[in-house]
Amino acid sequence: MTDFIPTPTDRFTFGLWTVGWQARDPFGDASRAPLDPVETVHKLSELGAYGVTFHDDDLLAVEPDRDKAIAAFRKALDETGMKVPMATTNLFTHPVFKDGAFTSNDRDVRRYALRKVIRNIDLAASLGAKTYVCWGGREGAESDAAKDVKAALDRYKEGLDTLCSYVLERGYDLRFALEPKPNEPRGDILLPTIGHALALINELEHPEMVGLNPEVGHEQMAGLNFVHGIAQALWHGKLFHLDLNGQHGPKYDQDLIFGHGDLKSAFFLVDLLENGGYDGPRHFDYKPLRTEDAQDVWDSAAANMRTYLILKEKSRAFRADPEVQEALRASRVDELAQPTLAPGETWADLAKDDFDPEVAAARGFHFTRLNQLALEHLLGVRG
Ligand code: GLT
Ligand code: MN
Ligand code: MN
Repeated sequence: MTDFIPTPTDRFTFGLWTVGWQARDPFGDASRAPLDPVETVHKLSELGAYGVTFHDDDLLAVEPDRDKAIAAFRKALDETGMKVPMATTNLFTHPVFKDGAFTSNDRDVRRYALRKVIRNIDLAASLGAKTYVCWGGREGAESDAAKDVKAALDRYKEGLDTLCSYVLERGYDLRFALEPKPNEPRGDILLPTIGHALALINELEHPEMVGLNPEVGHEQMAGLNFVHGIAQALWHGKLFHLDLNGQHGPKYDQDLIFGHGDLKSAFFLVDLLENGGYDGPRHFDYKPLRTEDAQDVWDSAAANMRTYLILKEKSRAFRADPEVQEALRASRVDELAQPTLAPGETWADLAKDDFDPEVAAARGFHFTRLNQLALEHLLGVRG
């Protein structure tokens, strides 16, 4: 496979809000016209995508009547065979959510937010979605005086517990996925990283129904290693879904095309996803550049999928390279899978070791060679 042409078996999905972004930013007006979700479904299908995802409000981009918009969307899905594996709620655009949704200081807003989610859960379930994302972009504060964080976490838990009980009562086959982000649009957002979100999940009434939807750029905005975060989410059995895109380190949320930020991290991410037991959709949450026109929207969508497939091939070649296999052994990467205590041993057996720390300290791990081999595969001079 070297043509890098995506097909639905690759399970690539896109949010309607990605290609549909009109490129409004805090300093400038829209640079592109609104996109009809019907056109998006057809175009992405032609490009080889598996499905689309949406916020409740995304469906209303060109047709304000909800019933008509849903009917047209369903028809496009039927005509193309495109799937909807995930849906989510817009709890951030309308100014009613300016102090948050599940954690707004205003109790009436919190109740309205839950109603808005519940209404879209019904639609999501009817379209076959298995994952419901909660991105709490407005859950946060600019001033530590403005938010009682412990109370906010009580309300976050209450909101998620309420939604889980709704899904259970309705008998939907749906799980929730929390999407962490450190900041933007709020000065500080609650559940800023994968680790914070994992910890909250443990406090919920139905922790088994709630996992994560981590986004590449969001962890990188916090200066964190996304590959490590994904590995830990997998380790906890909590990688329900993910948002692929690109970011250049800690600055505003760039939502670049996948691979157009930290390419080496993207390579190791694909390597992990392909070999690490994730079998969900490969979902892109990117923004076509504001400098570009309507045609680039589709060119950039295709670029995400092509880059993923190229990196998948690079990962395969890296793993198959005998020199890489030898270097992995020389670096003793496999030795880490060996339990530290032998079967039946306890702490008391540790004292029996005949070990010279000076000798061990003098040994190199040869990680430089491994890293260089990965780089050379990525640069296309090997494999
Ligand atoms: C918004 C945000 C994304 C989230 C979406 C889900 S909406 O565009 O920037 O990271 O994934 O609500
Ligand atoms: Mn996202
Ligand atoms: Mn983002």
